[in-house]
Amino acid sequence: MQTWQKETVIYQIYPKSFCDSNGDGIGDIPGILSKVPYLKALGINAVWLSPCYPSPNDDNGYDISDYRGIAPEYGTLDDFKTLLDTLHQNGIRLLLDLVVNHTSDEHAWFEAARQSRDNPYRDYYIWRDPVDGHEPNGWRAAFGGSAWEFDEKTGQYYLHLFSRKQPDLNWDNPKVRQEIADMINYWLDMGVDGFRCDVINSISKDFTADAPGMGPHLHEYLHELHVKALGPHGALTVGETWGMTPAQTLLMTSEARGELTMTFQFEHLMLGRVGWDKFRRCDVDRKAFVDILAKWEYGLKDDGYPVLVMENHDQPRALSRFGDDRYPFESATMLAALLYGMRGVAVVYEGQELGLANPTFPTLADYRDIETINAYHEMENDYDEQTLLEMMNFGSRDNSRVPMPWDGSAHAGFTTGTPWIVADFDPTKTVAAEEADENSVLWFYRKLFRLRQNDPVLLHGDFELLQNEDGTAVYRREKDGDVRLVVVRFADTPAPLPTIVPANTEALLANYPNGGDTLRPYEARILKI
Ligand code: TEU
Ligand code: CA
Repeated sequence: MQTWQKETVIYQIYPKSFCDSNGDGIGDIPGILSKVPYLKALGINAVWLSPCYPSPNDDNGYDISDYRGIAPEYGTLDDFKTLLDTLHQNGIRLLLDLVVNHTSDEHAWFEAARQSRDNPYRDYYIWRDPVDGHEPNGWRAAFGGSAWEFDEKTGQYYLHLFSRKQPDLNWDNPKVRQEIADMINYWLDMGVDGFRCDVINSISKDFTADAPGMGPHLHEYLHELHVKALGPHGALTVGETWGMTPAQTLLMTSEARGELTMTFQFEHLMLGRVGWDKFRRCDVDRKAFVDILAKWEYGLKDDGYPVLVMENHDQPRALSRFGDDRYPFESATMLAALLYGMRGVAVVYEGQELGLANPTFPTLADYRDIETINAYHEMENDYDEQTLLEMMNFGSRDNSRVPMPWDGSAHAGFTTGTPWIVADFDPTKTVAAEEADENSVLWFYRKLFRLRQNDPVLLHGDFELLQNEDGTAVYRREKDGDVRLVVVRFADTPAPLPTIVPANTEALLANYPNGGDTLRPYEARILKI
């Protein structure tokens, strides 16, 4: 792994919701371009752009109809190239979203494939005959219903792990793999620096399994992409992989294997909800939150590399899940210090740096997300409307997809028109308000990223968890004898500073003024010994 890759702080932009330049209510590339100075001031050095390719938007761009274009609502390919150049001039790399488990059903390949059983593109997708007049197996789609959709015209089912408008590509077909490698080279040749790889551990299927999982050819196919496209360009790749262990992660990211650079781990994001059910809330086990992060630090100590993440466009806001409404500043900054004080690539999602909480969606009609709307209807008969709305407000992906709040004007300065998704916002938590207040969450993030980027110990030092009990966690970073301690109070009560923290420390960053022997609610200190 190259050094720059280890020192990356990635800012995720959801283009539809970031900044609208022309008043049509949809964020766009010229809008992003106008915010490059904001990104630079934040201290990030890479942007990951969620899909900005042409798409019918059944799943907000994760259903791609043309892998080599830019969605007209986002701008032109020239706008994209201008953004790429401008980011590069500002020392910011650009990662695209690589969504290659599936395409849109409106992609030319699928439109051809569904014409006839002997169409040359038929084998680009996964088709099966009915079994006793039914679906070929019991696999369920992530957005509800069967993962198989019957195609009347040709009398077969096609597989879709997500919506029926997202048919899965057949990676067992070498032509598909070549098309994807060529497409990756097209973007890398243009100057793109790498990719976030959507549900990448699903590309190979195991048809003998009860549920779709990792298939037998995953590693072979990733290695092939590495050899044909990613490796020669030195691209940075971050795989989106749910439910993996550190050992499985190493099989995809070990330097020697030549597959991906690293993968997200989301194990801590399973806390505070009931298992895989994202709409059912339960208490957050705060000790486990820290233990899980530490487990991954240790698991990827010698090979692979940790990715530090707590929000994205599929997750409710971290403050609402793991923080405390009564201490919004303290708990948001504590979570940031706890996570980004660790060893790994930092990933931050738009608005996280403002300490945003989930907005309120008063009715079902306020939601746009296919997963939320489908889940609501699937549970409609089991709960009353109030309960359903509370569940959606808690777990919906739309919680993080509302417009980025730039200032206190109408629609938070996101658009001069009517936004595609409307949400209430807190006028004290906008970019303008927080820029004006040095004690804001935004300024804490700025200082934290700057500190990290200039401190070899925080960037590259070894990690050791020293204490994690009774709501206080302490971990140590060490490089060539230089030591930093990160001390956090993950509780709404004060507690004595642990005795393992020496007296002669210097606070490099803290979320309360004046240290002292008592940790206050959600206090965080990054200390130099
Ligand atoms: O998400 C895949 C994924 O596993 C989930 O996090 C997803 O949000 C869903 O809730 C599963 O129940 C990726 C993208 O991040 C997501 O936005 C897409 O909808 C999905 O793939 C399909 O491309
Ligand atoms: Ca627009």
